[in-house]
Amino acid sequence: MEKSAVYHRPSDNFAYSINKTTLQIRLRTKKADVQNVKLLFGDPYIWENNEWQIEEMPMTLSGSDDVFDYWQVYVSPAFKRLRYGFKLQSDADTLIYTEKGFYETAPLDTDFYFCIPYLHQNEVFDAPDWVKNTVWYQIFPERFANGDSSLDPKDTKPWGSEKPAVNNFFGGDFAGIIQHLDYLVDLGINGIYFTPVFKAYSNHKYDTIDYMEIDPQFGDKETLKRLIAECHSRGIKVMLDAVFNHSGYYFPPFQDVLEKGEQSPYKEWFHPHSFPLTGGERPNYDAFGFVESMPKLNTANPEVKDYLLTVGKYWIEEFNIDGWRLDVANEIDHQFWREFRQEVRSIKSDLYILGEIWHDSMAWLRGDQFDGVMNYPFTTNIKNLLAKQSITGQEFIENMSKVYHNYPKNVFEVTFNLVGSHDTPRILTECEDDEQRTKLIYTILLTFMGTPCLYYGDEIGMSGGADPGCRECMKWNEEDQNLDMKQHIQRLINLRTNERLLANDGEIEFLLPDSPNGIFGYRKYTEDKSIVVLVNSTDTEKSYSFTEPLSDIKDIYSGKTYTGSSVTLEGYGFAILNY
Ligand code: ARE
Repeated sequence: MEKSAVYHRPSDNFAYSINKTTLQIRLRTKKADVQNVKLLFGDPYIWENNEWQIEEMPMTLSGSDDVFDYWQVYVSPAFKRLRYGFKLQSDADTLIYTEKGFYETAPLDTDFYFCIPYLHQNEVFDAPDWVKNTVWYQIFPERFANGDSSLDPKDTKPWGSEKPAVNNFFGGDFAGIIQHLDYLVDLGINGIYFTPVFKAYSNHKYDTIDYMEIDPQFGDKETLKRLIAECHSRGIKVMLDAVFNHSGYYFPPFQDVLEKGEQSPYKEWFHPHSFPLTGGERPNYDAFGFVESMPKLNTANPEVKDYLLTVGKYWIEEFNIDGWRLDVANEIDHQFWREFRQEVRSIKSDLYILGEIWHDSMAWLRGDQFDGVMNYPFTTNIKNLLAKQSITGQEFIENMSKVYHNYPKNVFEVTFNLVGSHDTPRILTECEDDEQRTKLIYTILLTFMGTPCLYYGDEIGMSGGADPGCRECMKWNEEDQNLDMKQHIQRLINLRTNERLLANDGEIEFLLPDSPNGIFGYRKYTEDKSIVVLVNSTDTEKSYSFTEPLSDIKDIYSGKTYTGSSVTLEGYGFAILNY
């Protein structure tokens, strides 16, 4: 057995409470090395005749990446305490693995074992339940619809009359969004994520001037209230964007520091290196990147903290929003987010807190800060397979297993899965305008675990390169819309909404043929039901063989029925089997 590959620690994705009574325990071993793993466990205080009472439970091989296997098990300790270790069996040997190392026989003293001292009820990760069944739609308000031309900023261009640029405006607003809410209901989504709506300078509004005001080009507070009420009456949740890492250049406290330098009472609100402040290529103050118009806020300063926490609470209390998406979340200190969670959750206990982090985010997902993160590692893996075509189906499954095992199950269920956003080229463009591959990407997005999000316009086949190219005006004329793409997405959303196994109700198992040929899948299952999603990632016909014969197994997408023991899919074909 390759001992050096065996890994566990009693926290995070390796040991996590998935609810108030149950822990998910995972172990990592070298790929294809260990045949069988059992959890050895017991309550540290239960002894009989001077012997610690230890039980055994088999663990499941829950996935493999390129170099490791992952094993998992759920355990519900009767008295909320657990000591545990692992019994690993390989061809060569059987070993016991504990916190203190490897042994040939199970040590008798609890002292050796991994320890979960107590499953504290108030520390259990408690993302809102509704998120698991949400399909999000992301709106970039300047570009969705112009419903009230009286609000148009100076030099507003006619809708869609030119390509999006860093500084042009087309007059998108709340009234336009309200007019098209039924379009979104028809699409089937039930959550909207709005990029920033507060008063700001640019067309993207990430350079806030006033966190307590709506940008006048979008409407006013009354229009936002109406928009939220109209969403809620249609069963749609509303998430706004909180840009707390930095303010905009024209934020009055920053203007004060620019003007008064060291004498400004606001100088501690930012991170100046010297005075007077100067911008340019390398500002003499911390900023988002080196963007002079986005000075970094000092979120450790109690005044700034109070101010931003007030902002965070205000839009929930007065406007009843359902979620906050936190911009550049990983560049703000953890302590700020801990307080943020306590404050906003005290007002709305099922508010969804979503961090924008592109990397491994476990440190924010321990239950004390965020509920989810924008799952860009998921995005990259799908894009590499079907857009860039730089990996094989086998590598896709290996990477996805790695991404999946990076978080505990209940965390993964509410990660925000996306295949494009206002920060990335549109997915159709990434696929070199290949509709079939783009459709297949949506099949995966909308049948995978997590909470999927569509970027406005992608559903009707809009294209566009990197920011600002991906921010074109929504195309409302049906002649300009790819209705075939829309129907595909609509159908998938409908299936996901009606068949909760396609969302987050069960477990997931990854499927790869013994001799990988580009076809792969995943099985989503509960004790009494399972659904298999099969995907052919190549352009030629491929078959997948099941170990047991299929009898009258229906593809719930196409209605086709399969018998025999293998399923043949055309190039870039897929099947969603009620297995
Ligand atoms: C503007 C121009 C761009 C130009 C840029 C550079 O539009 O064409 O390249 O300036 O100066 C907002 C606007 C952008 C604007 C930007 C700066 O939406 O249009 O760009 O402000 O003025 C990293 C961060 C992540 C961040 C992305 C963009 O970690 O937080 O970069 N995303 C948020 C928002 C953005 C927003 C801002 C932050 C600023 O979602 O829309 O930009 O408020 C790797 C890295 C990631 C990196 C990612 C993307 O994977 O690991 O850390 O994300 O690439 O670059």
